[in-house]
Amino acid sequence: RAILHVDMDAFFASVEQARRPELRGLPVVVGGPRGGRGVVSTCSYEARARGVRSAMPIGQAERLCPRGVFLPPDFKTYSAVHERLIELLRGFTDQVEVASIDEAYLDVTGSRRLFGPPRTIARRIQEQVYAEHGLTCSIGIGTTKLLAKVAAGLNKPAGIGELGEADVGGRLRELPVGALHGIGPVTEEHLGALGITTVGMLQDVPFAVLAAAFGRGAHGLRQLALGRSLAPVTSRRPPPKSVGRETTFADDTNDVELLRAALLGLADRAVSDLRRHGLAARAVTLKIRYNTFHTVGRRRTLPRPAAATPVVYRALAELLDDLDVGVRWVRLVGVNLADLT
Ligand code: TTP
Ligand code: MG
Repeated sequence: RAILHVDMDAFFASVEQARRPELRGLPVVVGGPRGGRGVVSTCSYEARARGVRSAMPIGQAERLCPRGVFLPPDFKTYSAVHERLIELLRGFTDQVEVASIDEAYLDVTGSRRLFGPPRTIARRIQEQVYAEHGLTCSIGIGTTKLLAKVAAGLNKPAGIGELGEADVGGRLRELPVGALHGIGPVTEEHLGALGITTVGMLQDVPFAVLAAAFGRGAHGLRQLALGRSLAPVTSRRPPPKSVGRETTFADDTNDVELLRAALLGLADRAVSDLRRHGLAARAVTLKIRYNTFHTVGRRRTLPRPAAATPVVYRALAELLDDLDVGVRWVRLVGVNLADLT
């Protein structure tokens, strides 16, 4: 398997710098508010050079970095960028697992014939992310998610790195146990008390010692140290909140029969999307764009959720009858189904 782990660099701070280029190169701290009791969400690498870190009280960050640019978080913007980044990644494989607001795993095993070896894919992702968003990311390549994630962490910021099976007995051994995703600060301290600080030590310690200290968790820890998380990349996408279809006519029309026929086709395709997701809709919206580009939407709530074309079409046809479509010329019709269950 070829798995990529993509992690954005200083994500929130980089989004701020990308939309306000005058902030590039400056220590930017997102969090706050300044003088308040909040904490740092993240900060640019320039601020990290002065010791500022995520989750640090804002007052401490101000003392370390008095000239920092302190900004309140704008989650709406970050999550919009996140959505677009995930779409970009889905251009390389449909196996995309969203791991957090700024991280994803990609199984590119099946993408190599189309896009080339994993390193080439990683480079193309970095180029495209930078071209479209002005942001950098770090990408790890591995045969498991675990190795890919460690490799990304070792190559921050803006790098590409690879860890394979051969590195499990090599480079991986030198790393602190905390570098393994799944070993948090508590486990790290617990291991430290046993004198186990590196991945190599965790590989070598007699199993009985681990079992005595961690019971049934011992096996999982050993597997982590051996890079053997076999968890697949799971690309379960959240179910859609609405489905829609629309069409623009080659020539504007005021022919009501033609509009009805178009709506029937759109309803049928939207409803088959619904059924593919195992969903039914209660809200049916008709969209009409006139040749003047004036656009109207008319919505109807069905008495009960439906996933049948005739039911949806009937609602659309009634909504259509209430508009002056026989008189005015129409450029586009659309169907949207929402309130899904
Ligand atoms: P991270 O990927 O952990 O951090 P980062 O992207 O800012 O920096 P790095 O280059 O080291 O990857 O987290 C992603 C975003 O999640 C981060 O930009 C802000 C948010 N976040 C918090 O709000 N609080 C936190 O404690 C952490 C760790 C992250
Ligand atoms: Mg990040």
